[in-house]
Amino acid sequence: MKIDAQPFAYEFELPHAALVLIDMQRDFIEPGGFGETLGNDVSLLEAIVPATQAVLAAWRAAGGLVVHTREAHRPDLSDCPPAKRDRGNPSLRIGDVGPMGRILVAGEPGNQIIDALAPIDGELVIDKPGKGMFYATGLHETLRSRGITHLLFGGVTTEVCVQTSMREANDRGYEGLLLEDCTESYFPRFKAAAIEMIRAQGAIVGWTAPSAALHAALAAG
Ligand code: C5J
Repeated sequence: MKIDAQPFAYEFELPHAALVLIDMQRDFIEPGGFGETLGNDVSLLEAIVPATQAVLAAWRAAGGLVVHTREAHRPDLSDCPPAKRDRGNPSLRIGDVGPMGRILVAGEPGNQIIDALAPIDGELVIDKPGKGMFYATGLHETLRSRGITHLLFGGVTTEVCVQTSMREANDRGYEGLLLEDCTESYFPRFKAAAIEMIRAQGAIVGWTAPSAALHAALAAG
């Protein structure tokens, strides 16, 4: 399949590709969650849900592998470095009890993927303690064992966990593409800059394309 992408066409074979949705969890996206307690306007992130839902449905219909990640720590926070917990001056820290349970702790209501994008049987759900999806997750081995070479990304936030995961993927030899309207930042100018950085210098990190280009490629077969 060939996607009309920037800086040039992105080619992949569906059996060797995965759709990766980064951290589409309630705490970042829904009003009243952790993202909002940090002072962010979560409506920006909510706005990508319909396009992401449409991509997920099309990808599932085509039979492609789906990977969902959640930024999640163990309940005892043994995988949360104090530097991460103490950073900044938030009203709520990782592990504190917030409006949707303990912040960024696995199993808590706020840590679940939003209903509109809920994983189904056969999809991978990866709890990651870091920004990047490969750090301390074993995901590289899982993807390699399945013959996955190409990763199509959506999720939040563009310049933090999405970009970090794309860079980690790049260093591990994957060909990555970011779906521009299926990712968002609390800071629109950071999203725009991240997209530019990813595809600069001949796709130094990867490719970018609107989801319409993926739909067109899937329809063409
Ligand atoms: C952040 C993320 N922004 N998923 N997490 O802390 O990008």
